[in-house]
Amino acid sequence: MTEIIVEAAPSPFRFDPASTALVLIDMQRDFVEPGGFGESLGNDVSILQAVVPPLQAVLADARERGLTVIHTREGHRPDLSDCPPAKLMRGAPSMRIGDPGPKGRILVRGEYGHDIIDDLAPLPGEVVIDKPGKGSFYATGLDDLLQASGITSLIVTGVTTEVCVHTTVREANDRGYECLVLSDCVGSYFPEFQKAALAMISAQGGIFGWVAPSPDYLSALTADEPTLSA
Ligand code: C5J
Repeated sequence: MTEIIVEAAPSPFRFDPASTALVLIDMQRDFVEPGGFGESLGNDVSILQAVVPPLQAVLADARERGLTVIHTREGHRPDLSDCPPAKLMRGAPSMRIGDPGPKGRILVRGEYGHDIIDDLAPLPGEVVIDKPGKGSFYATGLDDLLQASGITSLIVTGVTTEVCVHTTVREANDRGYECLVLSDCVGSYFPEFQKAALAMISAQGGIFGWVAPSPDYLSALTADEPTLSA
């Protein structure tokens, strides 16, 4: 067993890479690019672009180390049979789920807008979890997959911090997984929600997780590497 220790809030986060997965939540065109679900709700999606470069670095490192990598996508079957009416009819968006948009039908599986952005595209062999809800555990096989792989810790990234990231971390925490959320690799359309959502995770002694910036996570991994002597 290799123990990595990351300086995190509210306390050091300890994990073994062999039993840890990097989770990238919903880095889909529908949330991150114009013309998708996020923009249809009135959001300025450009703010989420800041997440991409640090997340690319974390993903590259995970691939190099052979960490388990899991991508998720929020979306619905083409007949919308897995989309609750309340979700479909909520609010007054410019386009509803299932409507045709510039990147295909909004938040529908198989459409261009539903897929993950090119910069973070899954490699063959990486798991992609399709989920109808905000949480990555609800109505998916994620829990079974993690258990079968002996995964006990999650490094959590993606969008949006206060919605799908939060829901997933809460679900994971209730199932006994230890979650480290990388603060610069998660993004919200609302700066005030980003701040509050991260604070809520690590408050009260880490009520449902730990939070650290990705450079601290990456340097903890690097510090564990053996140094070559001359
Ligand atoms: C939202 C998500 N915000 N991926 N989904 O509806 O956070």
